[in-house]
Amino acid sequence: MKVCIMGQGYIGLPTAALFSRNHCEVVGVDINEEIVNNLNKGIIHIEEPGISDIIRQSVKKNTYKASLTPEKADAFIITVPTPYIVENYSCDLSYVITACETIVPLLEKGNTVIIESTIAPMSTDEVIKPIFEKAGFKIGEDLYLAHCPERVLPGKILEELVHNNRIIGGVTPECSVKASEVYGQFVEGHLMLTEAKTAELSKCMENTFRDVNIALANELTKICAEIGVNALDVIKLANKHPRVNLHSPGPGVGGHCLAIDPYFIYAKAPETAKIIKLARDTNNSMPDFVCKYVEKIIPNGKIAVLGASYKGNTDDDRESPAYDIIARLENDGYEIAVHDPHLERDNFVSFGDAIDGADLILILCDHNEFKHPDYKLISEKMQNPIIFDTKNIIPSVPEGVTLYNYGNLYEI
Ligand code: SAJ
Repeated sequence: MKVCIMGQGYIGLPTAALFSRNHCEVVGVDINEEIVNNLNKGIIHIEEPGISDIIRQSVKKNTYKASLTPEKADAFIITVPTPYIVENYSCDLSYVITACETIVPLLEKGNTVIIESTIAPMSTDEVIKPIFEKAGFKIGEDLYLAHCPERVLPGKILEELVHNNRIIGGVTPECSVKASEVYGQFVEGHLMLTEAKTAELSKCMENTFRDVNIALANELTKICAEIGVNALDVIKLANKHPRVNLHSPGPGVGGHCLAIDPYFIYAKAPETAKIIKLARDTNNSMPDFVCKYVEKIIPNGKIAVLGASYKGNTDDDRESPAYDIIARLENDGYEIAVHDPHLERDNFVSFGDAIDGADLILILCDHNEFKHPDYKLISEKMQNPIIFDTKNIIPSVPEGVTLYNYGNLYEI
């Protein structure tokens, strides 16, 4: 089977890797020339375990090539970004539409087109299907169209792409069958056949479920700070109940999924989707909450910010709440030095430089490197070491170091 994958990002590239590992011929299309050139040399641009080896071998075996333009294939998979439109929170389908329009001239009878990008409910039927119908295709008869959302966790993408169950939302039942044949090339989880609109809403609701639960944990933290209870103990103890799973509070919710997908549902039914919007607002309020407590700990001075990725052990900083927090603190007059071992940015510094003369270490991301910091260096470089751990990852600190986390905010 020949597969053409539009978009070689966090999902498109691992998906391409797996098809090529499973003996399909793969063309990975991207609009970024540098990325394409590097991929053809076997050099990948994302930090994700396992992908690099597969792409290098596939390039060598000629089962994978990157290109700026798509080619004729049996199946086309669209994995391009779908941001939200700031004015009305709706799903920006422009990249998906462009990708679909680009492949139209290459399509042949019997081809399958799969949209993997997360899209708002009804997008496949109302916006994407007409693009192909206008080109003369009869969906379900001579062209097969489906929405099959990816459901993988960054850091474990390869494993989850293979083993997770997969929702296959065909525009018609025939489309679902054809799309499941495509994923059958490498997916070992169940292929669950359904309608496109059900697949769209299921995907958005998965991330909304998580966002709402994180909002609940964040609200609990605020309540505990107000009334003087250790929020982390509450979570630990409540979670001993067999049917309770309170999530972890933090500095806010980042990433391209939880911070965005709930809006796609909200935009479709703004009068009704009340909990969903309130959860978004609660999570968006966390940077402000963090800054408020930073101000209570130190009214001015230098802050060493540890971590700008949106989640631990990844190099992904899309929608990261860290940037909001940094901007607010800079605006309030603090000197900020950011250190992130997973992100290369011009203005980021080493751990030693970040903490040098700092008045506060502010942990915003749960990278493994931050769980057991070098306390010897900290006591050398900081006069009165204080750590504010918004990810609650530091178990304890040696004498002479003050630790604040979401368990003891009320002591500040
Ligand atoms: N977070 C918390 N508290 C928690 C869990 C997460 O504050 O208890 C924060 C994280 O720090 C991060 C954000 O939420 O900023 C999102 O992280 P995440 O690990 O929950 O999710 P993502 O965005 O990396 O991946 C999610 C996953 N969805 C679900 O678990 C329902 C993944 O399976 C999806 O494939 C992905 O979204 C996606 O592409 O939609």
